[in-house]
Amino acid sequence: MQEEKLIKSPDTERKDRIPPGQRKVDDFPVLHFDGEPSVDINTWQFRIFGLVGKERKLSFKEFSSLPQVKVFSDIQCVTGWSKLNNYWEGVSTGEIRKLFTILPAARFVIVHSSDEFFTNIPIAEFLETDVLFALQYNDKPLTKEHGYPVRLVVPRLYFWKSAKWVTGIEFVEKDRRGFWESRGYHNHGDPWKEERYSE
Ligand SMILES: Nc1nc2c(c(=O)[nH]1)N[C@H]1C(S)=C(S)[C@@H](COP(=O)(O)O)O[C@H]1N2
Ligand SMILES: [Mo]
Repeated sequence: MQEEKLIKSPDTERKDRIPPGQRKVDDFPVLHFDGEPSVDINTWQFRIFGLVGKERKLSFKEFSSLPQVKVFSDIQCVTGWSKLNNYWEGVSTGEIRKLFTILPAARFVIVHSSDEFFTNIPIAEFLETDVLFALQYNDKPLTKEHGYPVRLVVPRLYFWKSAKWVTGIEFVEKDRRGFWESRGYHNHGDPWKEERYSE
């Protein structure tokens, strides 16, 4: 394994790390809208499509061979729990971005999952230095309930944007509200502005 760089999500440097309306928990709750999809690692693919120069598909072997980083972050769930001090290891979005070109018209990323869940993120926020596709949590492979084999982690937004069981990323020009964003959640989801529900 190569030496990894530790990236501290900027919100972990705040003096008060609990945003308004949140409370600290010590366990790690599991939340998803439906069952946990079983993913076959041998057929799993990470698809890069939409407004990109050339579509790409990566096998798990290709994906997990990319250079990795370690991110230290806090989790803010819109249902009110905050879990501080999390370590994630995986492939940063900046690393993935080296594999293709994003066409100039693209403005949003839609992150897709095996369970039909999807979520929308502005490209600039998706490419922040603390955003990654995690393969490990606190030095152990991701468990199925937390998104095995690959989950997105977007530390600066509410945790519903951190899609589990990721299967691909789609670049689009026009925004498209995701699973929760079209069911009453806020389109953006900044916990420090309490962007919880639909604007
Ligand atoms: N694929 C997928 N990703 C998902 C969800 C889901 O239902 N499906 N739920 C989201 C929500 S609402 C939350 S709060 C977090 C919960 O992640 P956890 O179960 O690891 O705590 O995952 C997010 N990612
Ligand atoms: Mo959530």
